[in-house]
Amino acid sequence: QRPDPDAAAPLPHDASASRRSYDVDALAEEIVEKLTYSIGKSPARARKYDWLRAVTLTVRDRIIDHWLEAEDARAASGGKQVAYLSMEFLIGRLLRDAINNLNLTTQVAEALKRYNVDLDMIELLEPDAALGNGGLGRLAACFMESMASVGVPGFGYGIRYVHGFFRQEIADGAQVELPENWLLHGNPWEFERRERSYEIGFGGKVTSVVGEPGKPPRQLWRPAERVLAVAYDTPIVGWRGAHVNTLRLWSAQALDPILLDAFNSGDHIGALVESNKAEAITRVLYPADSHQAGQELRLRQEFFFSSASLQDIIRRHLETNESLSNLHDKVSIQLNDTHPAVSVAELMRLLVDVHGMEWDEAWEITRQTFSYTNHTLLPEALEHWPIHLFERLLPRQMQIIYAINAAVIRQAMESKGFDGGRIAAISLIDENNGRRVRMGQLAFVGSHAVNGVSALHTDLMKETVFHALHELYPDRIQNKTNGVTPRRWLMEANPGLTSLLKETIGEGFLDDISKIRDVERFATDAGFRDRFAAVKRENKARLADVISERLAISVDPDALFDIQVKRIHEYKRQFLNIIEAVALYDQIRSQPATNWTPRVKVFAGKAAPSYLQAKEIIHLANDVARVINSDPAVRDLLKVVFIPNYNVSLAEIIMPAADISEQISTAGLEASGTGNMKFALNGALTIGTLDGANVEMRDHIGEENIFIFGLTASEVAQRRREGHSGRSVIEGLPLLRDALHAISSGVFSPDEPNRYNGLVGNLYNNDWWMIAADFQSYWDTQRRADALWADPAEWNRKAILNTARMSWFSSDRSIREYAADIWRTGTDA
Ligand code: 6GP
Repeated sequence: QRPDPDAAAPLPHDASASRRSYDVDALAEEIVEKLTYSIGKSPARARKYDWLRAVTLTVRDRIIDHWLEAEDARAASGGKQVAYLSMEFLIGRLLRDAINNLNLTTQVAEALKRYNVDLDMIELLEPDAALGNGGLGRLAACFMESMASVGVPGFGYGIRYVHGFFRQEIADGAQVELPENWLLHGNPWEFERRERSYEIGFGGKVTSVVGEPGKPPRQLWRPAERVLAVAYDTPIVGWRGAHVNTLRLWSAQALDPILLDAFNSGDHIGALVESNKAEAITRVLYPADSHQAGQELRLRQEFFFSSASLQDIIRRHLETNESLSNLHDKVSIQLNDTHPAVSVAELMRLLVDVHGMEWDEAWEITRQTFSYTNHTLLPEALEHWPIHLFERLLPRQMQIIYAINAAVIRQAMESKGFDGGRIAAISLIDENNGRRVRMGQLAFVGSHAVNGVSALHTDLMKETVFHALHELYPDRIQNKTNGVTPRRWLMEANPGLTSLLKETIGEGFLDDISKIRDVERFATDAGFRDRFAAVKRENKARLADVISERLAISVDPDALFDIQVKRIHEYKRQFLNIIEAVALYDQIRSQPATNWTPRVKVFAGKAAPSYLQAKEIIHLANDVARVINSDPAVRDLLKVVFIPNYNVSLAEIIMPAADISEQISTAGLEASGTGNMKFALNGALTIGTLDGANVEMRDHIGEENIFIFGLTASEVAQRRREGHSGRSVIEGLPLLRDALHAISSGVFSPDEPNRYNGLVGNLYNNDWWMIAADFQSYWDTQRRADALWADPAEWNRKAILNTARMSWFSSDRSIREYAADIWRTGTDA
């Protein structure tokens, strides 16, 4: 570890002395001061981005006041902290969140108005910090905000990718990926902490050093390559500024920025090779969602941020503690999926090899310190690394994994009489597929608690991937159902509904979301229902404007908005939704006299660049949209739109504008879902399968207020065992058969009539995702929704009940459960 020559003697920080004012005059003055002295522009010459920066810096100062206080309080209390290790944090924009949580919205808007600057316009200039792919990354961001809101002292640890999640464009109907550049205008939220930097090793050799008599030899890892991890800190402010936590993201740099010898001898490129190689580690986010990326660079990323975070945790611990023997009393480390699972081996190495702890004690502390969240059961997403790669890159960690494995297997044989198949199932090494290290098993055995993210998912974890490990450690798996932060997903995304709720039930729900239930009694109040519907109508008009600006398609805000936005994945079954659109299109044309419900089907989402089927689904959505939208025969009864480049900011516009939320994954496959929660909180009715958290949503909202359809998880498993194929189902359903025929015969792709042969053929031959199997039930349920739409009072009553009954799905509740059951830290709210 590097000594810190600049460390000052701690002085008590008197925050009240320096606290920045919240009044409009002070804010207005300070914004101009920032513009002048931090940015070097006069108000007359300032451009939009200069105003954004000046406002951000002004707001940031107010957060810093709280941040420093929180740091001092934390240091003084010596209490336990949480370190949330996540490869992804899908934060989105921060300015509105910060202003809202500090209750500064009116004042800042007022202050800017004095210079004729519009806060809403300025906020839109902020780039989305897209350091994540989807569910797992967005959950980490909601959790950071909730930890700060309920008062769990914690750090988020991750990677400062230079390029976040790619920008998606649609060209001729197909997805095109373009680099994302969120740091283009600098990042006023982050603080570089050069003094917080650590060396991270790769490769090299391990040597045995003879230790003291009677003690085993010590192992010394001499990496062949070393890079520097430098910390960048972003303050995360909680509701009402009560707490501020830190998101610490690591950036990779070469130890020697340039090899001067090489440069001087004329090798100008060679002089930079090392620095390029180091910086490559944190250059770009892998766009793989629920799918193992598999390349060496990915393993480097995983180890890089794990090791940096652990070294940082240890250094901070030793600043106020004499030894590491109480580490688990002072810090709880949550592994967000298996991406940081190598931490288990790395912490053992740091404790045993670097800090001289005995193996058994180190193992006990390691297990007490770590806990692990699983986010998917999809076999293709379970991480495993070829032994030869692991050994070459991380030779000492490989030895440690072998030692852990031997101990676990011995224990399984002795205590539970495991043999053969069950040993193979728990082993950290997969012997069948060319010998691989299994990261799920490593995370599991290295943790004292392992959790799933919905009740169903947790049950399935016990029955499937972790069946044998669950038998060995029956108390380890527990459930922690996901949640979403109501600050971003209700207050900020839906100001209209928020004001209406405030007027109707008072402001209590802002501090305690469970109070939102008070609005339930207004569900039968016709006046309130109309106002609720008017807010929804406004939100839909706003989305219609976005659709018109971006796609030049006009949609009617009075139509039923039926929305599916999320990553594109076969199991999420956007294909089922598109087939229903095609079938509906057929029906509208063949029965023009029927009283069809006008519908707008909205899709958005990105496909992993190498996931061909997912890209075909995007192409199909766009092809179908083009044909339907330009057919005068449907008379605006049906529109299909695919909005490109789905991201957090677009989600904030979409979620409040939905009438129907599509949550239609093949049962048993979606671990939880969180978009489902955002939609329902904003008063959309869900059409969904009994999958993930939909099951618990049904229980809370009431089954009469949600549209459930399709096979259950156990029925899906049963069908698969029986060797279900789609052919006989399709042949028995003319509606489905005709829709598929239209798709596969080129009605929507006349330039390439066979484009969708493969996609459709899969349904006939296999139907792995149960699309054919669930079609009829889905179709019927959509028609039930049509019927309900014809009765606006009843529709709105149910929509209000959705909003009223969703508070349990707040991430504040999830975080309190983690704090109580897994981390054993306090909360103060
Ligand atoms: C996702 C799950 O697919 C989603 O169901 C869940 O709501 C979310 O995690 C948060 O728990 N999984 C991922 O995003 C992922 O990459 C490895 O899993």
